[in-house]
Amino acid sequence: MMKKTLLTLSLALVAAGMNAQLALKQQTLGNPDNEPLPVHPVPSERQIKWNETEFYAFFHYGMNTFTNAEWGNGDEDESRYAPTSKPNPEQWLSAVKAAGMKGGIAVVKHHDGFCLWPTKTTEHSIKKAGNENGRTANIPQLFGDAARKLDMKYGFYISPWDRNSYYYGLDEYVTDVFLKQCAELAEYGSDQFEMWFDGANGGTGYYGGRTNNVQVDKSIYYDVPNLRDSVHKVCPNCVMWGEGGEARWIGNEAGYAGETNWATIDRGSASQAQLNTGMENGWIWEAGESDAKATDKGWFWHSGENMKSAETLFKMYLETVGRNATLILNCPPNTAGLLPDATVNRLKELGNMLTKRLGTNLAKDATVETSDTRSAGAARNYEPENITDGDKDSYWAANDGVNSATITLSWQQPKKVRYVMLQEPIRLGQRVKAFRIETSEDGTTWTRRGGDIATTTIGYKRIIPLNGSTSASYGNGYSAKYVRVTIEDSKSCPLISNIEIY
Ligand code: FUL
Repeated sequence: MMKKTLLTLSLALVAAGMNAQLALKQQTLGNPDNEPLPVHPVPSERQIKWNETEFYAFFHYGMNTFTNAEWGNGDEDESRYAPTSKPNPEQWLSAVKAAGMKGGIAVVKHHDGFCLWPTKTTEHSIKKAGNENGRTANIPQLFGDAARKLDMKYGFYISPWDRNSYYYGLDEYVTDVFLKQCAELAEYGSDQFEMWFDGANGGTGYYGGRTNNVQVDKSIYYDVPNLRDSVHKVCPNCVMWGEGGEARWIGNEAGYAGETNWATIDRGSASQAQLNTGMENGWIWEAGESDAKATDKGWFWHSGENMKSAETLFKMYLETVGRNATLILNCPPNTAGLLPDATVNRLKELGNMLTKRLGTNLAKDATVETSDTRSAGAARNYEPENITDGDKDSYWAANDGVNSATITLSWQQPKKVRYVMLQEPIRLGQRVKAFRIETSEDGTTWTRRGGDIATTTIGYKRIIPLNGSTSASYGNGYSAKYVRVTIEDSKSCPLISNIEIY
């Protein structure tokens, strides 16, 4: 009997304890702002900042610029690196800024292993360059300084594959060469936004004279977790691209992402086609970056090369930035360490084209109405106006359980409309699965726009050319007093942070 009372008493105490715990939990997990639950996986703050960089340059410059190669063997004599004037990264970055780019990545070690800074890890560097211009131009230093001066983002490409190093393929290469080189580069600025780790790997080469075929298992060899932690300690906002696992290759070097493009994917098992579109139910957040050439020859500068036309580059922009990917556009400096005049001029032309076509946001003055609006919380509301207020942290949301909704923008007077840009607040995950865009002159008769373009995903940014073509010329646009976006399906209640209309 006694035993039974004790048991009942202790059970009651356990229950009371649990209630207290429950009450405590509810308090901590309360949602006073009525914020929608995230749809996982979600990006890190670092990945969000990286995504906001959108359009930036690639500068392939180094030993290959002087040997007319794309993949050097690693046995090139250092003296062959001899710029005819002092390399000028400030000129490179100013030129791409005029094209609307927000930053750049400089290649400071390609597969041939020649380092464009006086590294302690090898003698194969600018320390032994063929002239004073080469020896005194510490590229990461100059590049970081120029970027800060011009208020641009910056980062470095450092090839994990190194055909000069005798140690490549052995543990010593990773611990004493590669990781140390990355650590040296991190010291050139804690404000770096991306380090680029290319996947090219192995094959015959020089390897300090070994010249054999060295293959490594990329998934473990470069000690990526250690690399990531070490760099992030110094550069907290630096995304490790490619082998680093925080942003993914888009699956081609031609400058296009899938019309459907999820930032989520299964790492390691994705095919090239899946890299292009992401995977709707992917396990990790690894948004796509599209690397493409602005010139018609290689990644490195080659005599006689030409810039692609502004129209071609504009199309690339629409098919990458406009499809939830970032665009890293390669503009190679020449043997004088400068971007040629033709490059500078074409970049200006592209910048003007982007401003003319996507620079005047008509949605700013529109009235916005939605078919559903989430109830406001204590310190946050989800009103339709959040879509056009220019604040990237405010957003419109539907109520829980509502996975489709309409957003209608209207003006008193008809406007000529050509492009619609949409953004989801990706901090809460990528959600929209299908939408459509219609225009109307009277609010009664609606015409679907966007041609055959798949209006499926949105993500960080989506731009829909209303005439259905990313390549057709600008056109006359459509006269409209109303633009209606219908979210047809979403993984959970849809959220939109921004809509712009041009
Ligand atoms: C490739 C490299 O092998 C090319 O040389 C170039 O650097 C390009 C951006 O990535 O995989």
